[in-house]
Amino acid sequence: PTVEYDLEAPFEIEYHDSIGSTNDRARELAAGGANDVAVLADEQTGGRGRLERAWRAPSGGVWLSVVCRPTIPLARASQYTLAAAVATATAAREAGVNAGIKWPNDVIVPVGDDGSYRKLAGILTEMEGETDRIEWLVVGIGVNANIDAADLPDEATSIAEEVGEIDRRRFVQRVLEVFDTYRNDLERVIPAWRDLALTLGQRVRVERDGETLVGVARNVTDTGALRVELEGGETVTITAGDCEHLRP
Ligand code: BT5
Repeated sequence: PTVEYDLEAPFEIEYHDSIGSTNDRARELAAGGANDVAVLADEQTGGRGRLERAWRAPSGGVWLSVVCRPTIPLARASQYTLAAAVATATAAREAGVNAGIKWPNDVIVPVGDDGSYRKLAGILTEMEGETDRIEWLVVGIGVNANIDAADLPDEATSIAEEVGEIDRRRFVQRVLEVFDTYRNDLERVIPAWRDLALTLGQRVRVERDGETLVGVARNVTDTGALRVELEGGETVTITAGDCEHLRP
């Protein structure tokens, strides 16, 4: 079920009214050799988050998974994930939503100015290949678009909730166009991410080697790792995991 989109970006879109998970379908396509294909669904019945968490994906959302085959080492794959967060936050801001990025790649809307927020979108990247060269990447982008807050988890929000319903076709077009721009110019990803980041300067709680650390997020390295200044004054580098914004 290929649908025609008026895309400047070179993606073909396979659309489903309902599917288990667009990432699962995209992985199938990737394993079969696909490149620059995006799977889009109105509803997912088995949406997945990171670390085996469930992702609520009712009808009205933008559930999108992009298959790419970049010739990059595994270590640079996180830049694709950050590029997807930049693209999603940019498209949401263009739609009038006061969106920003929480490290590493949640798109959130601040509530007040004490560091509280609601989650608007999440990214799940999956890949296959060798350390020195990726075979394929599936970048899954889940955006609560035209969904009632009542149909979402408590700490979530939607575009409809923030600014009213949007034209999802135009939104998807912008996400893919901006994503395409940055994946072709990876040097610009981190600077763009920094401009949209709401985590820098925040008091945060992060996990490292099973240990919980609290400090102030100071910077993001060139590979996307978070630099946190701990309460004792030491600065640590966090390469993966979750990050909670705390009240100051
Ligand atoms: C993510 O995981 O944020 C990645 C979500 C990726 C979803 C997309 S949709 C298209 C593609 N196909 C898929 O099957 N997945 C991708 P994580 O950081 O682990 O956050 C998951 C947590 O967010 C859950 O444990 C809930 O607390 C919360 N959550 C679940 N559904 C949500 C929603 N719709 N909006 C906001 N938060 C949600």
